Amino acid sequence: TPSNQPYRTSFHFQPPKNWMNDPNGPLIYKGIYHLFYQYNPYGAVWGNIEWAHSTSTDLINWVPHNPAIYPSQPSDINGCWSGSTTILPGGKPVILYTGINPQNQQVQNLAMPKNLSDPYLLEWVKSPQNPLMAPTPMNKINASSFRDPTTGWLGPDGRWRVIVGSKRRHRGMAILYRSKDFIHWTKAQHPLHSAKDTGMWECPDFYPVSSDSMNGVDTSMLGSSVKHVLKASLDDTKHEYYTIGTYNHEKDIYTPEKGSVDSNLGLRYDYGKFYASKTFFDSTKNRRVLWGWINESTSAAIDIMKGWSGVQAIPRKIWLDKSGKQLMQWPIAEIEELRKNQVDMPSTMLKGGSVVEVSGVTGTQADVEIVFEMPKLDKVELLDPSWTNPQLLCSQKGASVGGEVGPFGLMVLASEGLQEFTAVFFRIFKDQNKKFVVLMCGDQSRSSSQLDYDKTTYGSFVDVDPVRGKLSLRSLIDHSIVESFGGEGKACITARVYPTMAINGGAHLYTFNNGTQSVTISKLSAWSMKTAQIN
Ligand code: DQQ
Repeated sequence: TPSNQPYRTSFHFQPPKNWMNDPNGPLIYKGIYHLFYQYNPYGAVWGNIEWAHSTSTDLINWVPHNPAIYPSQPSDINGCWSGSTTILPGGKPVILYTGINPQNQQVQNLAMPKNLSDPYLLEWVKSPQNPLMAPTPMNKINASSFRDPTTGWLGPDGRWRVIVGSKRRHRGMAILYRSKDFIHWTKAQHPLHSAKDTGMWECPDFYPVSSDSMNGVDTSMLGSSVKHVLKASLDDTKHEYYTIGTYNHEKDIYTPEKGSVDSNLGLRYDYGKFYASKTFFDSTKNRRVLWGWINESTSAAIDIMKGWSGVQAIPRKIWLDKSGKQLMQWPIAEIEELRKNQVDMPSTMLKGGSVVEVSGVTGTQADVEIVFEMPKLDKVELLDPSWTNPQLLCSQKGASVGGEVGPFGLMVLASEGLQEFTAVFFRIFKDQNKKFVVLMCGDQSRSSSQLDYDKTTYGSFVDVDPVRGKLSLRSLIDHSIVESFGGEGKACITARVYPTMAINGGAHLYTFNNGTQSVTISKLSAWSMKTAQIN
């Protein structure tokens, strides 16, 4: 990265310049991965939206192409917004996307590859029947809240289904459509699912997960070996949440399981910055892969000055946890190809109050994996029953607030004298029933000594049992991004930070323990990361 652009990433996907938001229609076709994304070709702020297009053979290195779809017909003349791809029988991919028509209504359109023998799918032809779904006075669809069609799934009755995000007053919903040919669509009487007080559901995603394996399954898979996941991106709070549930394909109704919270307080893919995400089934590696957009924390004025805005998170493999109660996520294995100069730390006891540098890694672009062990759990802070909001708890008990077991973890993108650092750490509590509760935090409050931007602290509880001894943390550090995975992928926190000293050669990596109790680092490996070939 050029020294006048210290925040550009080295292995996270981004275009050379301008605005990027949602990942669109990821897929694999003839061995080539495709990523489309919401893009403004004319500037670093949102607007003039088209589907930009890049391809890859490994999901890490990317080649840019001409935009796949851009405003060109009445049904999308004011913008080509988010959507998905579906692979039709015979292996034929199609795009369903939201177009903005001359009346600024949101309608759904279809585009097909011009040449199926081109693995790069460079040219797309829009259906002459567009729009295929539109708000009418009859169907009572809100014309400004009708967008982001999902990947289709094929029912045993031979009909395709897709959902489209919407709301009715303040009830968020997934409107269901069915079609025999993917061209003529009929709106179902009932939404697939809805939830009160959640507002507009952007970018819904609906897919099955295997209940007994880490493998992904095709989006049309049904049966007793799968559960279903429904994700919504809530426009009101710019947070995503998901539930795990069952899909009754005869009634076309999805029901979240008991305990799977159906609101903004529910489970999240990521407790930091991560939005408008989308999964696809990677049939060559039998996995489901998740893409998500990470926006900036700076103001539009700063984005315009640096000439770009937005990055994509590292694609994550996603599967159902053994408990069946939540999803697990892990950076796709291919990212490990970028690792170089491995540094291993011998088993180390981190006494209360200690800071230990991990030297020999490039602080601005690194991958770190740590396993902590907590030898003593007899002196643990009590969790007040009113402390139910992990994010609030993390913001009250930041990295510098000493505890008993924790805070311990990493300080990344840290300047030499620790004037600047981003902390990712754990803190262990005991509740009224003497059950241990593990808190994971992302504390950005000290991430930059000069720039003023959103430094909100993030937090999540991690459903792991510390009595079992081990607590793992992995962080991917990439100039202005810190993507962290706690408890082997049970909780993820992504942060956007803009240090002014911890840039270029000035960025360091430390482990720390700010509790009274010692913890042991039983394993620590860190790598500098090579720069990927991105666009
Ligand atoms: N971004 C798109 C919309 C979507 C929103 C427009 C989510 O289709 O609802 O760029 O970030």
